[in-house]
Amino acid sequence: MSEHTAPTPGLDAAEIAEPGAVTVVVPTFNESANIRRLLRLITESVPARLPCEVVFVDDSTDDTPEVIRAAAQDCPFPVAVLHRAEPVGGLGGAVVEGIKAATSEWIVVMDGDCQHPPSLIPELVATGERANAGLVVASRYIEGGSRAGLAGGYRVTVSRGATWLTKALFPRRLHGISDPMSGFFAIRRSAVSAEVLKPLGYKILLELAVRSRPGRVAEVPFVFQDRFAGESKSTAQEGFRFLRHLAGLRTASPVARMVGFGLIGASGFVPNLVGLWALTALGTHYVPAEILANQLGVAWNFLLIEQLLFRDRRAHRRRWDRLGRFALLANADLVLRIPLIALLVGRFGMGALPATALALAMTFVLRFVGTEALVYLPRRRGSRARRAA
Ligand SMILES: Nc1nc2c(ncn2[C@@H]2O[C@H](COP(=O)(O)OP(=O)(O)O)[C@@H](O)[C@H]2O)c(=O)[nH]1
Ligand SMILES: [Mg+2]
Repeated sequence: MSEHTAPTPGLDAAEIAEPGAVTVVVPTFNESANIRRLLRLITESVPARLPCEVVFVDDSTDDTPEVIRAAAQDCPFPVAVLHRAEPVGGLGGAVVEGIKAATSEWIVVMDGDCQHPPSLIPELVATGERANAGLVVASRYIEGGSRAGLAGGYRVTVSRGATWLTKALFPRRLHGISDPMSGFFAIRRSAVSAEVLKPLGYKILLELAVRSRPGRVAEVPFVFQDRFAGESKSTAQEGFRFLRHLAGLRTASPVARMVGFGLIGASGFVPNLVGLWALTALGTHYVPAEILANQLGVAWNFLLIEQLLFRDRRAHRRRWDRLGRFALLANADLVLRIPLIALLVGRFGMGALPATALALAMTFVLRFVGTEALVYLPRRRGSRARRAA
């Protein structure tokens, strides 16, 4: 293969001691009309001195795998298709599988619809080598980049909002990354730690940047192109998945989880008060109304913590078991609080207000610890160790 690309301005090949080889990972879902063009562009972009292989991780229901195999015949580099019968983890899961299958020093992840220009592959790797970076992000939001290909004001607004929210939630971890939503990036294989490879993350760059510490980060501007053919698989459902992903990443530490638990608990006052209002308006005596309305708050809290805080810790207990335990803890909290306040006032001579505040804080911590330990405690370590042995 000859050298097709002119060297990038300001980028001296001699500066790169020994350009690492690159595995290009492309997740595909029904992209048959884009494959030939994509492989042709990669062939034109990657110079001979940069050893390259392409791994498609495919969840298609159309003939994409056959199209890839046929088109691969004309490629000067190895092309592999990992077709997954069961698309575990969707797009994020596909990228993780590709990363695991990659053997080169550098891994470039890019979409299969030609929205990410393959001409940038050598520059991403060269920038990483030069900057001694573990991660190089192709960014739409630095000078020289643009999001021209984001179809419509709605998509632009959603993308901008998601970027802002993500940066606000992870100011330190995403320092130096202007485009954490980018699906186009290069990562050094040694910078990917195995524990990070959870097939849950939908936005895999975010997952990598937050969970693993890829070391130094560099960015290269890119113009987000129009999709060449076919249609986007982005849906509102993916949007919700993204929000759950954010919540999961943000509450990975116990302290952050406790804060989330408190915020969710506070939000439970709304259904509680609405229920109380409705029941008393219907003529229910206020005592049973209080008790019933409180259950509404409990149900609300349960739904939210299941979705946002303990999503990946639900598997070892049935839903009704979890709900029962959670409701028991929440109601025990109420029953405990009054005698606790009485104790603090009567025995320790505290004022009613500080005693109430302290009792609230104590029962809150107890409820959080109880919920972690009694409802969502992960499987015993022993069983995993036994399996590994
Ligand atoms: N393997 C796999 N690839 C997917 C899946 N969903 C989307 N993709 C691919 O991910 C890339 C980005 O998806 P796309 O629909 O273009 O999203 P958009 O650019 O945000 O509109 C494309 O190459 C898709 O074919 C999936 O469930 N599995
Ligand atoms: Mg796309």
